[in-house]
Formats: sequence, structure tokens, C-alpha cells
Amino acid sequence: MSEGDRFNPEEVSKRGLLFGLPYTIEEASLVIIGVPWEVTVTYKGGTSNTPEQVLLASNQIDLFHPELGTPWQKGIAWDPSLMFLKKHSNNYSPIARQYFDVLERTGADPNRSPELLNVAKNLDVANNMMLTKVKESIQKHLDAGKLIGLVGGEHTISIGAVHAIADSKPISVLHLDAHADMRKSYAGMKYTHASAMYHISEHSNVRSITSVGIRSMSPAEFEAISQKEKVSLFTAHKLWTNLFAGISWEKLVDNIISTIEADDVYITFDIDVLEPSLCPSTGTPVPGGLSYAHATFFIKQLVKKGKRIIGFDIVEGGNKFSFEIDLIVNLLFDLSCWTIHSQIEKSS
Ligand SMILES: [Mn+2]
Repeated sequence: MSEGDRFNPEEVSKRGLLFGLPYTIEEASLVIIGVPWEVTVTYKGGTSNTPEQVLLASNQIDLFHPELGTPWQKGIAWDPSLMFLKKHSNNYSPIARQYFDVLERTGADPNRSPELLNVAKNLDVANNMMLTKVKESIQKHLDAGKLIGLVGGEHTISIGAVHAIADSKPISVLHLDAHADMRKSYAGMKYTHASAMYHISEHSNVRSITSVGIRSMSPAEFEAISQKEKVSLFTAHKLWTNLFAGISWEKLVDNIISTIEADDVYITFDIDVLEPSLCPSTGTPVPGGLSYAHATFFIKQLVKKGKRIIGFDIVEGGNKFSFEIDLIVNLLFDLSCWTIHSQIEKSS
């Protein structure tokens, strides 16, 4: 059946379908998985609401991509099978909140308190369960030959996604973020949003990590990055300094892309890489970020340079029915179109 028989892209599209598109998961070349998880969020909450809100707002998208046309005709579908995680996240989130509150109020080191360490261990069990579910889901879609995208949820979810893909082939990771997320562990926990990139970098099939837009890290995180040869760091400060000196964004981007080793690239897009005015309800905003145009031009150049996007996630989105959700919807559409297009570019 052709699209024309099932829906009309010129008309009001149906709410509850991703971008209003009628494809089933079986028909789609790209599957978008919602992962509503926030258990290790330490500051402003709400990111577990993002997947549902993005899905509901996504039918507002107009279906002609100005640069790519209609790559969505290869099929994009929403996979709701991990939306049940919200219930578990809601159960664990108050425990985590209370735990972080104790740490912040008392300044206690959880590694020196058996009682606190026990809470951290229980939260780790929950995070591990989530990561196993993410890995299983992605494995299933990869076996069926699908491309995948994730809508989070906190950054921790990316560990499961990258590990699932890297288990089968060498990949590079493009990491757009305000934060380094390079802690080996955080607050007594192994898997947290602040340690996502550390655990991703530990996978032997992750050949390189290119971190862009970073402007918040601890001394130990900087040390860890310096010691890991596979990680290339491009701080926001360095980018702005070069831009202010008159070097073009295109030149800078091409230089950054040259540090990406593998042809197959996974993009982890933490929304807080953008200027906070664009994402005011993200969990840990930091001023001095990129514009939407800087970020999407980067994705375009990546594909132009012959890289193939094999998967992506958008994480740390906010919790309001607001412009931020619309921004994520647009970013999801852009990333989806470029991901599909990058396969065509490669095979032609
Ligand atoms: Mn971040």
C-alpha cells in the first residue's frame, strides 16, 4: 500500500503517531524508542516526561525537509515497548531524590557510609535493569536490520544503546553536550548521567569519542579525558574563541569531524549542548551553548563527509509542554532524516 492510500501529508496528521506517519515498526527503516528514565538526575527533574510529550507534539511537523525532501518515506515508527520504564523510574526517583538531598545537606561521602552505599547499590540495580531493557530492545531492532533512535530520559540510557551497537561492530561516538559525563562513578553509583561517557568509552569497539560543546567538568573528568587517547575534546570555549577570531563554523566542524575514526557513527545529543534559552527546563543547564543552526549544520557536514549515522539519542530534555518540546521534535525529525539519508549517501 502506498502512503497516499493511508494518509495525506498535506492534511492534519494524526496525534499519537510519530510525526503523524502511518508506518508500523516492521515497515520502518528507522525505529524511535522512548526511554522515560530519571533516577540519577541530581538537579531539576522531569526528563522522564519528555518521550511522551515529544510523541504527542510530533504530528505538528511539516513533512518536507528543506534540504533532504522526504527521506521519511523509508519509514519511521515509534516503539512504545520501553514506556513502561516510567513506572519504575517513578518508584525509584523519590528514593534517589532523598539520597541526593542527604548528600547535599550533610556533605557525606557515600563510600564511607554502609547505609548510604546500600541506597546507591539499590539505585544501581534499577539502572542496570533499565540498561538491560534498552540493550535487549536495540539488539532486537538491529537483528531486524533497523536503524535506531532514542528519546530520553537521562543520559544514562546512552550506555545501553552504544554498548548494544558496539557489541556487533566498531563504531565512533559523536557526543554533543555541555557536560563531560566522564566520571567513573558518581555519588556511590556506577551508572549515572554523570558517568555515561566514561562507560561508553570503556567499550573496546568504541574506536573514538568526539565530545563537542563541553563547558562543565570536574578536575578528575578532565584528567580522564586527557588520559584516554580515543577521546577528543572540543570545549565550547575553544569553539567560541575560534569563531570570534573569524574562523568559519564550517572549517571548525570539518576539523572536528576529522577526529571521528569509524565510518559508522552513533550520535548522543544531550539537549543541554544548546544555549539554555533553547532548553530552559533541561536538568542541568549551562550558559554558553550552541545555537540550533550550529548543531544541525554539524550533523549535515558529518553526513556530507561520508559518515553513516547508525543510531542516535536525544537526552536530558525538559518536562514542560513548551517550546523546548517543539525544539526536540524538530531535532528528532532532522536527526531522523539525516540518519536515513546517510545510508543512501553511503550506498550510492
Ligand atoms: Mn549534559
